[in-house]
Amino acid sequence: MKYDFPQIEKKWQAYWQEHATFRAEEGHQKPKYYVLDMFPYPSGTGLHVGHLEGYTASDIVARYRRSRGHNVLHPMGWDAFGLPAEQFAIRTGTHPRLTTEKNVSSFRQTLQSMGFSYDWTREINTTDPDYFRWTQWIFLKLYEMGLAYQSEVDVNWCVELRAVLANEEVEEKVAEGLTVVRRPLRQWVLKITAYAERLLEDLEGLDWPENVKQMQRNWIGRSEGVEVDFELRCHRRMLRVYTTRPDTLFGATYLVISPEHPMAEKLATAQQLVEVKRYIAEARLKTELERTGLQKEKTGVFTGSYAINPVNNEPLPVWISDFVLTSYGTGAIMSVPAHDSRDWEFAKKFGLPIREVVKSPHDVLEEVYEGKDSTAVNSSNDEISLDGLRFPEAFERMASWLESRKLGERKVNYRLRDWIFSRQRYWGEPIPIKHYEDGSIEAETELPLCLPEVEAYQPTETGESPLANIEEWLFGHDEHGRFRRETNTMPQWAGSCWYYLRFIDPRNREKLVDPGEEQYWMNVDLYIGGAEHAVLHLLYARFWHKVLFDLGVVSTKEPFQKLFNQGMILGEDNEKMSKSRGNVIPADHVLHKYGADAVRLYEMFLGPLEQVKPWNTNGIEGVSRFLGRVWRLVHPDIDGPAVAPGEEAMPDELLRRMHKTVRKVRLDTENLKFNTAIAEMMVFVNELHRTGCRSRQAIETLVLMLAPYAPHIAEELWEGLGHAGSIARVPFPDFDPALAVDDVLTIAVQVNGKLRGTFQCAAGTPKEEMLESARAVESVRKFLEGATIMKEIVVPAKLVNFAVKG
Ligand code: ANZ
Repeated sequence: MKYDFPQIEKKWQAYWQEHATFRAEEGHQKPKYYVLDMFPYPSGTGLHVGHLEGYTASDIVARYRRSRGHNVLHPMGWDAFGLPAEQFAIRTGTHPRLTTEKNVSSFRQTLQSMGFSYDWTREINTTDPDYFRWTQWIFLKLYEMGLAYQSEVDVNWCVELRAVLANEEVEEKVAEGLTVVRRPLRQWVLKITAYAERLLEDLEGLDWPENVKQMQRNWIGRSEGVEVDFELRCHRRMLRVYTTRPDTLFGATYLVISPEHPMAEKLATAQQLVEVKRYIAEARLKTELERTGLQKEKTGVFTGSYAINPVNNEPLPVWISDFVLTSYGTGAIMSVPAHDSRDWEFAKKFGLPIREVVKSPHDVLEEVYEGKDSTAVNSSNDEISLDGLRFPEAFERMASWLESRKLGERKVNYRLRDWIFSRQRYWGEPIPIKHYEDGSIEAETELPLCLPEVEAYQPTETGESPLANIEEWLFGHDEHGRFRRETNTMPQWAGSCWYYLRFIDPRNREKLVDPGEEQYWMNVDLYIGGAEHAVLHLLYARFWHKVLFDLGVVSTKEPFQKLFNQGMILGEDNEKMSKSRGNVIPADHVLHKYGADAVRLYEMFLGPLEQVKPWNTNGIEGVSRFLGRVWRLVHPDIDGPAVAPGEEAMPDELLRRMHKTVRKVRLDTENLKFNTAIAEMMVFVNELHRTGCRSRQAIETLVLMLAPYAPHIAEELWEGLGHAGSIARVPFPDFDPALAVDDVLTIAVQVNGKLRGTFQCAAGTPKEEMLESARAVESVRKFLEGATIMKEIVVPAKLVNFAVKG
């Protein structure tokens, strides 16, 4: 019988669906395993082979865990609110709901054709009112807790899209040729900063890639410093700056405040006022990115005013510059050009003095020494001296001195900003708030608050969402009086902040999640997704999770215990896949041609999961041939039926090979090293063919190991071997540790072709290691000492020969 993968794959996909094979079990007796994918936004372009990589990986884990006796939760859903469907609606008038439905069904179709073992009874969609009523519910909890507030915020306003962009979206949009300006707008803001410390601390206990943790730490940006007050000459008040280097106070030669600083215009002397006003107006038009870009040339204007340096009573000119951010620290800094490169550039440009107060222990030739591996110099007055102190001591002494003089106080700052949570869009969760004529606001009592139908999806001229045009929806009346509904909707991040909780109990009408179910299933044991979510999605989700923890809705402090980022799959041209490059390989295309099992195996065989790697369609042929070889172990005769192998015994060598293979495949699968697990199975299959052994135990062991990787062929062969029902929960094979040990080999060591000694090593020991052991053999050493080694020859598993001279 031929290996007819299209028919076999269809057959088993139908079987799994009919028998609900992958439904998570109801009871809580078994140990659980929750393996989650970052759910996709169902875009119109469909899935490509890159998307399937992470999903294949998580599916192997899910199937493996089932075969190890776990009750597995492996769900899938749709992050379906979002801009593309809305923009398509603006262009074509098609309701985003219709676009979304169409795309979802095409995505679902592709994922099912891959044979992924999702529990489809738990499918969720963030745009479903039964789902987003809980997103709205969480928002109202945030509001009740004082963690959601309104504020006039300077936003990144995209003129063409008539929408607010997140800081991290600006660069991309500007690159697309759109105009982005700063403009104040009333926004809902979430107080994520209240959780900064916990978001930082709790990273420690997570099994996440170190680089992702570091990116989160940088994003939160905790810094310890001191706020210092400088007395203003002629102003009878103080100017407060934030510095992380109070130890450099003797080296401060001028101060800089941001253009939005409340004192900016007040400090301008009559002579400087025109210049100052012009500078402030110009700065307004720039985005934060334009202002703080490191490459950017510094600009600034002198106010005409001076402040006094408290350590030496020197007058320091006060400047205004847009590289100082209004929203960080106090919006004012003391400049130490000898030890801060931005200050140095600024001082050079405007001819301001530079004074060294920190010496590096090494002779560095840099003009600016920014390091902290240093000793203070030129830093004493009658009361305090830092000279000779290392950074931490100098910091401490100065901080204490300033505090004792009431000239400053220690302060912890975070880079993290509160989260601007409103969008002027239609296709998002409505924010369930009512505004009354007297200016008061109330929460919507009845959830879900659904989106009304609209005629046009364009935002209004004032920048409000299209909801502002729907009078019947917009206005209402209740016991408090007449109200207007909030027209802002939530950002796309909202729905993905808590979806992993809904999968646990997706149809609960009373609660977001049943506490018993939550306690059983949480945490997510393994979360697999792209590195592009290293910061925002993961930080926002962790924030909401902590809020839900404080509310008693969840029992764990963190949502995702282990995180894994798969490396991107590039196009065949080694470039990132993109429509514009024309190098996208659609999933359906390869699926149709090679079948799901071959695509799954190939994606995992491409290289280590975390690595970025190019696609190569020809490479699939290799794994297809491998599947053919596996098939022929059970169906040796193309025209005949399955031939069940006999009960014949395995030769000793093959038996050992089998146990080693099982051990390696288990270990590698648990460590997500799928490429090496597959390679090991390939070796085993070659051995089975080479020896012609027809042992039932050997062949069944192979089929069981292969099942998580290539489930369709495994099911079919399992059936062909005479078993009834699915292979999905048949226990994964065990190995005998005594038989799985690596063989110990005896290696001969020759010098110029003469046997001089031997040593022992494990099979598969790398060449370098063998050479090293050979050189260390006592009886060999004396022949190498003083001689020049001309050549080293290694015959694997057999011998090492040194060709020497002299
Ligand atoms: C004097 C100084 C001397 C500084 C020196 C650095 C090196 P982090 O670590 O990010 O907290 N700064 C303070 N507020 C600022 C603002 N609103 N906009 C731009 N820069 C600001 O950085 C804190 C340091 O960044 C502060 O320490 C301050 O410069 C600057 F050798 O003060 B420093």
